[in-house]
Amino acid sequence: MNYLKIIKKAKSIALFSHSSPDPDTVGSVVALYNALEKQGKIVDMFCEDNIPETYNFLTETKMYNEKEFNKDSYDLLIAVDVAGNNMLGKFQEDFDTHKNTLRIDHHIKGELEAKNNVVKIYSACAILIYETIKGLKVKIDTTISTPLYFALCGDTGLFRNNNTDSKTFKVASELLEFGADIRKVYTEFFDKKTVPYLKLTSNTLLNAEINDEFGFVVMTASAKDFEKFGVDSSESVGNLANTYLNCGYKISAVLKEKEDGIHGSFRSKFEYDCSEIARVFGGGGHKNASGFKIEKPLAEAVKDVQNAVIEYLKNYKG
Ligand SMILES: [Mn+2]
Repeated sequence: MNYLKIIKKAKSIALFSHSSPDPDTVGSVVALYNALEKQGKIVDMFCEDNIPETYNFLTETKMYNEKEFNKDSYDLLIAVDVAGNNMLGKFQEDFDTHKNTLRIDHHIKGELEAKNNVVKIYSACAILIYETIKGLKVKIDTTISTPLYFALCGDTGLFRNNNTDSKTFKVASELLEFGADIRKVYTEFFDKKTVPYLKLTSNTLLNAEINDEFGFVVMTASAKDFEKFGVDSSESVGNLANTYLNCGYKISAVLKEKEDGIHGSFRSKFEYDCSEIARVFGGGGHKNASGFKIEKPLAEAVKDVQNAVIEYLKNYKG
């Protein structure tokens, strides 16, 4: 059966975002939630992790996990932007055993198997959700176009990542025609900073260890730094690595000290594949943006990362 028919037939639907939620999974779910509500369906949203407060400009995000999840009260479960089998967390088992499940996703290598799967290689899952909502013949207003625009911005790095294609701009343009509040998306999310965060990140940039011989940079944000500047350790600092790439360095890393270990983020210039270095530490990701975890004291982790980057650059053949 066509997946749109499956959605049309269902009266009560649970929507799922992936764990460690990002703008694409949240914006896509919120847009679909608003579209299905307009069609008179009973809809609830769930996520293994709480949606960070920074997403509160989308007021619907407060409605995630409002109800105790009971799989028998839904005709249909939909996983949105969920590629991995472990990304539904505590809901995984119920999802796997429910009679009517649907995965709407844009990751080709995804391993999650729903009863029905709709996977298209788009820059963001938001594009597939946009097509789904149009297919359901829902009138698109700002409560749908704004979260979709937000999702599109997230997965394309504000229309700058390698995945940004003409279709991305075409959909963005259409979302604008449907009233997407793009100013809100920028000012209340992507550009928004707090003074403590600004001070923490300035400190991290200032104390960067720069290696001019090989052309890379390693930065740290210690647990003490987070405490000193009054920033919650759940705040992400990985994108700071881009700053030194803009100064001409090849590879840049930020190491963040958390209770369970050192969380690292790499960014690299186009020709360098930082996911290869992340894999040395059991991590991975994309060619120019990757992550890893090291369970060692911060100073030792810095040395290990510096050595791994030097090793990579020494062997780099271009
Ligand atoms: Mn996505």
